[in-house]
Amino acid sequence: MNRRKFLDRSYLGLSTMLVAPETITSFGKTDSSSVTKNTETYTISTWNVSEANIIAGKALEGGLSAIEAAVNGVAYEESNLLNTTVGMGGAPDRDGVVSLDACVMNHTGDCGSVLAVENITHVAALAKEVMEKTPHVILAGKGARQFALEQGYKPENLLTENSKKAWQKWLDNGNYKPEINVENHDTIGMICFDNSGNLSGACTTSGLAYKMSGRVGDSPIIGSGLYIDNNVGGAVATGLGEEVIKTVGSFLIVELMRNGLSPQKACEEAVNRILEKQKGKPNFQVAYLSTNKNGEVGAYSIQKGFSYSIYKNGLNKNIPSNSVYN
Ligand code: SD4
Repeated sequence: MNRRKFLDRSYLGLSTMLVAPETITSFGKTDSSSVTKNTETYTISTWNVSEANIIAGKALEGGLSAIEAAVNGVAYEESNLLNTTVGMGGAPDRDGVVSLDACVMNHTGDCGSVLAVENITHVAALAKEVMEKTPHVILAGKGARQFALEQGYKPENLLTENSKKAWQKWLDNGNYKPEINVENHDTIGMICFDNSGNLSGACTTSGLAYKMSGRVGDSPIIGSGLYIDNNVGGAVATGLGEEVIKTVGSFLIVELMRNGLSPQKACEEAVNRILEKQKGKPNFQVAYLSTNKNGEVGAYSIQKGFSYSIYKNGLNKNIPSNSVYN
């Protein structure tokens, strides 16, 4: 598919996305009959996560809010044992323990986040509970796990036989050099646009394979792995979290869009911010995905191999992203 055409406003059917200005009747009341309600819901996600994206997309079509749809969508990948970067089946740390990170952000700017949680599969839903049921934004480690159990989450063994075998094989080498390349990551960052015209997002991961115990990346950090401003747009990140955190990547993208950049240009600028500090071609991957309130979508990565999923009008597509290096 022609990428330019895909990113074109008309492809996304945006003419119907604009809410017509309300007209004021002579009695001083609002005539809501002339308001065209936006029904063009859509979902975007990092990587080729068609099932998760479709679940969220269909939920939006069914009238679910963006935040509910995002949490429901990413839950699929959290249960997907074949995804070794998210939820159950995720790669463990170097001690063989799986610990998960996630965050959510909604259209009002509220957010919730859980860091380094053990034994709980659906950490994005847990992050939403932190947002809704506590006066806090972040719960970490033991406290997050304890909160999950109090909320009725079932403790589970997240280390599958396959992940255990791969970790044991890694131990043979014992070399602590966690690397992100195009083959070993699939963190899901998802942004949903609902039929009330609201954006929300979720990001969930098991982090770097064989990380140090306690290491937390960008994914649960609001502004780094995910940021939403309902007046502007939203962004999500995947790849080497340390580099995303140093440049507060998702927040940066939203601010660049606020200042007039398209989602595509904003993602490119955020990738460039990382590269400015590198000497030559880096050996890590960082990729961004963003959307604005007009429904335009942009994506960009350092290395080739990144793609994103979009569900709209009953159709799910996986789109390869452009990258700095090919
Ligand atoms: C992290 N950003 O923990 C995550 C890793 C990732 O797909 O994106 N993996 O740094």
